[in-house]
Amino acid sequence: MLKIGIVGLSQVGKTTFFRIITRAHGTGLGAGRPETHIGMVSVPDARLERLSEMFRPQKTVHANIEYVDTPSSVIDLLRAGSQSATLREMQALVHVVRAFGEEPGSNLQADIENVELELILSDLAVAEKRLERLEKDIKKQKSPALEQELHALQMCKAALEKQKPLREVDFAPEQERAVRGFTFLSQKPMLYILNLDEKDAARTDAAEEFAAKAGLTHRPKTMVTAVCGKVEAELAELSDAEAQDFMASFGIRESAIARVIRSSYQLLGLISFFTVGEDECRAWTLRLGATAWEAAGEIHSDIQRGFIRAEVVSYEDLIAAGGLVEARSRGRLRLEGKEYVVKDGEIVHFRHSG
Ligand SMILES: Nc1nc2c(ncn2[C@@H]2O[C@H](COP(=O)(O)OP(=O)(O)OP(=O)(O)O)[C@@H](O)[C@H]2O)c(=O)[nH]1
Ligand SMILES: [Mg+2]
Repeated sequence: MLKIGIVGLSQVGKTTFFRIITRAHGTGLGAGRPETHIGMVSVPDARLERLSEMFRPQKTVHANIEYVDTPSSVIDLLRAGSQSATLREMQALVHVVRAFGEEPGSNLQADIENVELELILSDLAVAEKRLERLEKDIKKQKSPALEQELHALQMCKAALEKQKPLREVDFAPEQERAVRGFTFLSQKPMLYILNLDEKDAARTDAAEEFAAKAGLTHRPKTMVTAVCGKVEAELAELSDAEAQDFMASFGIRESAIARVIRSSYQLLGLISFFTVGEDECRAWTLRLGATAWEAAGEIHSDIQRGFIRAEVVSYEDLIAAGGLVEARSRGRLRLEGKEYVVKDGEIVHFRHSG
């Protein structure tokens, strides 16, 4: 399961944002309450909707992401040592930044730098502690694995001391492996969400302007988007027809929810493949570059074990053909082996034994 942590300074709209994307209502999730909230979000995908129209299955299953809303300021949390274990489990972080209220956005850059620095300091403490241990161990007994780890951690320490987050460091694959287990916070992909004031709700260029202002353009593993939490929160409570009128009154064309969720997904370098049939149409999550054999393992270990071939068709070819039978007769269905790299949007059927 994909997990994404929502962090930020206090009273910036983290819980508001959490409620919007998880569509969680009710008093248990009151804004301003100091609890951690956990919610599941299904990844909107127009392709899956279309496939469902084609196959009319009993069930349509979207890919899921779990979001975790942390209370108060991430700076206080990390200093108190609470929640850092929770945050380390996350595959990515969402940093909600306040751009509403008096002088909206005047503190963006400072707020971003302050939070980033705290992540960096927290990682530095972990790296230094381990380095100390490691240097002692290596004196007693040299081993290539320890040397590898030592070298990778020294690289981390050097970057962190220059206030460079680890997501911006290019690790070689063996260094990446040595570092992975530390689940460093500043290494996690980061989605910045600018929480806009109501009067800026319709501004579609806000994210770009914000990114440029805060020096976030072209940073590795970093994405920036803008929403107006207040307006979106009210939208989430309305019926579709009411929502249309409400959006029109603010000059907004579409709700930001789908956009934000898809950004999280892209940020992580993830793709979807689909399985289709009369019983179920389903989207599955896969790392970019994963093979057909790995895809089979996402579904079931039995299918992976008995893997014979994957029958693959692209989404476009299937839609153009109008159905699986037609796609097959047009020669659009390919048989691929274990090593085949699955592409985003492909419909895959596994032939397996057992
Ligand atoms: N004007 C305006 N107010 C907002 C917006 N988003 C959130 N707020 C308000 O800001 C206050 C804090 O919102 P929360 O979502 O509780 O913020 P938080 O970051 O979860 O707060 P803590 O968990 O206490 O740190 C609430 O009163 C919200 O109604 C926004 O886009 N515009
Ligand atoms: Mg909150």
